[in-house]
Amino acid sequence: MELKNLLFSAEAGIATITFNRPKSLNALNGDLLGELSQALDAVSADENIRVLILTGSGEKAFVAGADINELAQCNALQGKWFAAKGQNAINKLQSMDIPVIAAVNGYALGGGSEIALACDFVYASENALFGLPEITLGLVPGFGGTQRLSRLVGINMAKEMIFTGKMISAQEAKEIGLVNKVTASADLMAEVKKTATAMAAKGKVALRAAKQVINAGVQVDLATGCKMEVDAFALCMASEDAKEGTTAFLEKRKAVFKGTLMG
Ligand code: CO8
Repeated sequence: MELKNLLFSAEAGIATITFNRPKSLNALNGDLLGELSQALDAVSADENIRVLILTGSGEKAFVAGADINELAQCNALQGKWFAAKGQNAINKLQSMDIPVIAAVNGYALGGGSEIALACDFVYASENALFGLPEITLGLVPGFGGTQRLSRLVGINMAKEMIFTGKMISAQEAKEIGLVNKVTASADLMAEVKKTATAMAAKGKVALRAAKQVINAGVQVDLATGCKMEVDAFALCMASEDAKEGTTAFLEKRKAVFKGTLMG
């Protein structure tokens, strides 16, 4: 995997993808979106990776949006291609089986906020700023922001952010449910890794089932969602992890999960 616009590392079951165009505040160009898609495929193919973290290079930005230099050159068809490429990568991100945390370490604007919205949850440094400023460019969000933001924080809050294009602080983002935790800048990655490590130690089958059923369940009525939960529960019961988890509790020891289904 040759990466020019991203950094990739993996250690102790935790992979980190770092957006790495600091001179452009990690803006998303077409090449970066292609590499993101490739890197996500590589993470999905690696059974040893149990949690993924996304963050940005440098101290100023997570991602300051789509690359406006590229956007400015696009006609309608090229714009459609660019949006489709971005949505392909971002949909892939949202459908990852493993938990994904966005570690937002500065500006998360436009496509940057939209990437964070497709992660399972967001931790942010206190200097982080979130916004969907596309309206200021005569555009609307094109990487799912109109849909995911309103589902997460409510329609009225999403409309205010999208209609004004204003930026909100990490603390305001936490108050509206966009961010789970705000940390000092120097502590962000340590806090994210602490949570990632806690999740990586859990059973992979149960984590995957929980993620799938939560994501699918919010799209349907409560009764259907609860039926899906019963199936997810049954799937977990068929796993070695459930046997190990319950046995370890009874034997008063720490469970060691393998993530395999019983043969
Ligand atoms: N694209 C390209 N370059 C960028 C971007 C960007 N989005 N953001 C910053 N840069 C570049 C600047 O041009 C500058 O480059 P240079 O040093 O060569 O002049 C460098 O990064 C540093 O930026 P600034 O000097 O502007 O730094 P400031 O601290 O003064 O300001 C801001 C930081 C507030 C983040 C400012 O740079 C800014 O407003 N950036 C643009 C933010 C924005 O509008 N983002 C939304 C883009 S649109 C989008 O994301 C749509 C997604 C869906 C697309 C659908 C497909 C069609």
